[in-house]
Amino acid sequence: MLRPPLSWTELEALSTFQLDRVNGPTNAQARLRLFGHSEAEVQVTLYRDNHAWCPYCQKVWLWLEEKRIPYRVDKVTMFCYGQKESWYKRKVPSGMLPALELKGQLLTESDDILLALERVYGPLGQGMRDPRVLPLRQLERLLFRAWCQWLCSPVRSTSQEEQHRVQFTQVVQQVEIALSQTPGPYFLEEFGVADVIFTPFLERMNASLYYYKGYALREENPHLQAWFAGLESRPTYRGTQSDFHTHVHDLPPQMGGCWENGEPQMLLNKQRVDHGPWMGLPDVAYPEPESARAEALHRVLKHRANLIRINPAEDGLVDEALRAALTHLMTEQVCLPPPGSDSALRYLRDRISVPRDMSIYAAKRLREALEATAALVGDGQGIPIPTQHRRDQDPANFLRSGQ
Ligand SMILES: N[C@@H](CCC(=O)N[C@@H](CS)C(=O)NCC(=O)O)C(=O)O
Repeated sequence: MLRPPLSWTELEALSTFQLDRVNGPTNAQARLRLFGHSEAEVQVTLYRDNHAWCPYCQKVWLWLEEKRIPYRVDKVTMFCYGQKESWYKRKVPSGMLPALELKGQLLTESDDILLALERVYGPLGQGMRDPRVLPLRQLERLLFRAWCQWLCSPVRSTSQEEQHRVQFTQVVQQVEIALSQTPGPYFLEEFGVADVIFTPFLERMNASLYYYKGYALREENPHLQAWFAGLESRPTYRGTQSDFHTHVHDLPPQMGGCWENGEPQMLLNKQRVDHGPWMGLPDVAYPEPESARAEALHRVLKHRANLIRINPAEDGLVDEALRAALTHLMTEQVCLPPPGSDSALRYLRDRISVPRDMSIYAAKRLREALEATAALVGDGQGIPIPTQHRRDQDPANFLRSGQ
């Protein structure tokens, strides 16, 4: 059945999503996390990037969430997507993230931050310098280097590409052996700092190798499959978890380029990540929460003025098209957007960032609704996502005016 778009007031009436950002589950929007403590007890400030793209920030963030340490969050712009704040450069002249203030002392370097946090709050599982953790930390760096070698070296010949693939999968085998040493899904008997250290880059490896190389890390390695499932059983990880679409487009400017190998599987994977369907991709395996659509609606309603203003298409056109997509999202009925709004809807589809804007299933539902609505009026794509920088995502656009 074809139906007209709901008004903003009607959409607001459908918005039921609620989240306690301060004391509730891990989320990317919080500026303060208390875990039931009083604000006077906060002794930690985490400086992390606005978009939750920085892997080293995710490591410290996840540790704090797992240990339920009350902390403040101050968000800072990364060079690749905007102007670094001068107040931050005065604090950390290199501008590097993460940084952390602990009882008035400023710390940088994610490993040093974790060591300092351990001294005050005790370790998460085994300590960073535990004889069982040290070799795992070395293995993580070995895997990181093999990944960079494969992903970030220009593809000059099929034999060199094959050599990089083999080098990477050999280190993955070492990770599989390490994971097989304990009966549970984690690196040691209990979830701990070793898992936290592996998390940011294994998540990024899973995304980038699927898209740029046609390699499904999570699906091809049973122990890693179980490890990812173990992570996803934790609300802390779910709150920091990103999706394939976000990572494959945030990594190129951070890594200085990611190289496609052009193989048939890679081309299929790329098409799927960019154009859907997004449900069923191996970036998440826990079941979809019932709140996914309501969360997506809630987040768009909150930022709609800026979303409409920033979209390259004319405001009135975007307003009506967005309401059509949200109407489809919430009612699952077909709702025709105005003619010529296809590329405006796809511009937004391509710029939803997980977990910055919303959690993984909410983003998939929203991308799906934007795509289905756009497809009713054409196949125009949005302005391509840049690969050298991501200034299309400058957070300053969202701080100015609007809601
Ligand atoms: N060894 C450092 C690496 C930190 C790092 O490379 N941070 C990057 C982001 S992932 C950064 O802040 N770059 C500056 C920027 O992008 O603005 C650590 O472990 O903390």
